[in-house]
Amino acid sequence: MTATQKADLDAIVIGAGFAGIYMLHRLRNELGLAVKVYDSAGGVGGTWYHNRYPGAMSDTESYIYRYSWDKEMLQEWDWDRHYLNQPDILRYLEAVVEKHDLARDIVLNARIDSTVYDEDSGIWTCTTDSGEQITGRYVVTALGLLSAKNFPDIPGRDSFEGTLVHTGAWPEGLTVDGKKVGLIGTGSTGCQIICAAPDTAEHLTVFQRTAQFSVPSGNGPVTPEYVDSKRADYDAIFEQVKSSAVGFGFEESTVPTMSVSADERRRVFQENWDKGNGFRFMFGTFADIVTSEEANNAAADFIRSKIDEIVEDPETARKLKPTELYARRPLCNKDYYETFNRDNVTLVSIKENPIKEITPRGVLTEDGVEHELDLLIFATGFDTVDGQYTRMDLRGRGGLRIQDHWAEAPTSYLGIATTGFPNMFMILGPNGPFSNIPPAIEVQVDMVFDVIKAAEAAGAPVVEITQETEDAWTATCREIASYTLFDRAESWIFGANIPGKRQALMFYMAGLGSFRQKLVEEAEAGFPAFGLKQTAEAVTA
Ligand code: NA7
Repeated sequence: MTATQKADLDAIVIGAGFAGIYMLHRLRNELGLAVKVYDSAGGVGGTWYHNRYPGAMSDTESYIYRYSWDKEMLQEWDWDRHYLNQPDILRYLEAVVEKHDLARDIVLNARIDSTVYDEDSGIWTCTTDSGEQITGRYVVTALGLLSAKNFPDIPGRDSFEGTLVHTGAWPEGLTVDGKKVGLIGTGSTGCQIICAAPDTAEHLTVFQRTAQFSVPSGNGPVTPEYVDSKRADYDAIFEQVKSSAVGFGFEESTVPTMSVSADERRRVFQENWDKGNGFRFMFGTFADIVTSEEANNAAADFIRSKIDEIVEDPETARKLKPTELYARRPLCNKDYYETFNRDNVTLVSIKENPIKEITPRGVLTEDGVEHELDLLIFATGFDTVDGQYTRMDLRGRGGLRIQDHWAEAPTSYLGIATTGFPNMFMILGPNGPFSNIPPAIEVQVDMVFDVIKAAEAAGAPVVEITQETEDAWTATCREIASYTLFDRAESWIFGANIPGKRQALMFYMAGLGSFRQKLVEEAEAGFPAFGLKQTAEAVTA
């Protein structure tokens, strides 16, 4: 492509989930740009299109698991339980697409395999898996945090003669009904399946590697009065969500755990256990659960005491009790530990009794038992945050490969931009906020929109951040993370769930509100980090 050639589109958006849908709406419907969204799936929805496993649901309360910007839909779109199931969320996203006439610019069943920048023309070329090429002046990667699947190659995996499935690619129509089901993985996905599958499966065998802390979700029906009260208060609700640390709709506690008596601690933990929600339990009880080991142990001991109370078989209770810090993504479920009291649920601790191999008939554990199965579910998670990028052929200035740029660690400025990749914007890129996802998406999409709008007003210069800007943001994120306990528990938050993957910081951990404040400061200064202030001054000089 030469400097005189024009791009097919103003912007190419990759991914049609929460982020891509909103980005298309803003860039096309508000700014009038020519935009197309590409997605490998056969429908919109991203995570909520692919994750159709039994029990798939959000663990954010229903009234805020939606866009804040469509105020009509906030008033019109109904909900009847505290949490939304996957089909509800997918239906909602499809309705947004329809209402805003977005489908005509969304290309489905088209996976973008390569995205390459041409320095001479300043244009990006994306190539789909069918070989179609499309060019754009801007690229927005709305790839999702959790979409590249982790599918461990356990010996014998391919010999299994029943159905073997990863939760992130659950086939339409597959059920557990009447089946002998095996489940590998007890992250938030696995725990949801554990709570849902025994209702209709003949038997569920759970292969647990690491025991999990799960608190009650508090799920159940909501009354029309409750729905009305939320609807009447939406402006304040979303302002609070976006100003808070984790963006879950409750006030984070400011009280240090050890500043109160043991009785008071137990009362507070019990109160929040009764209310439900994992993020509320971790961040709404006390201020220092994820920063002080002593506080963390107090919360962990409380949950362990609940496991002893709930689980009838002492040996099962022992296996279910986590021995690590309470410093993974917090989980909540309805009746998680209770489920292990059911006759048709078996727990196998594969830390104590490892999987020897997968056989044609099921799973053989070291103790010589062959667990016969019809359906084997891998709830083994995702190559998170940067995995979606490094699995793509993504090349910036001078052919710089993203794999090389991020060889040591995935880095960015504000989770949005990375140096060497001009006019490319990420939604939920590395070192973005660790918070509830939809509001984080909204603040990042709004930021990208503002940068592109400013760039267009300044004559569409090349928008790029410097290495110094990126390094400073990385240093800020590292310093904040060093005050937390999250890097002391192995999980996807630090990329520690993928064998062989270098462990690295993936998030800005000072909260959504503080993150949003950084965006406001950058915008008010005229986007100097993106080189736009200087450009605007040159244009007006
Ligand atoms: P997670 O949270 O990464 O959980 C994956 C689970 O799979 C976890 O229990 C792992 O055990 C287990 N796992 C991974 N590899 C293996 C192998 N090789 N053998 C046995 N067990 C294994 O993924 P989820 O899908 O549950 O959740 C991801 C996010 O999606 C979630 O936080 C939500 O925000 C949405 P481990 O704990 O590592 O020992």
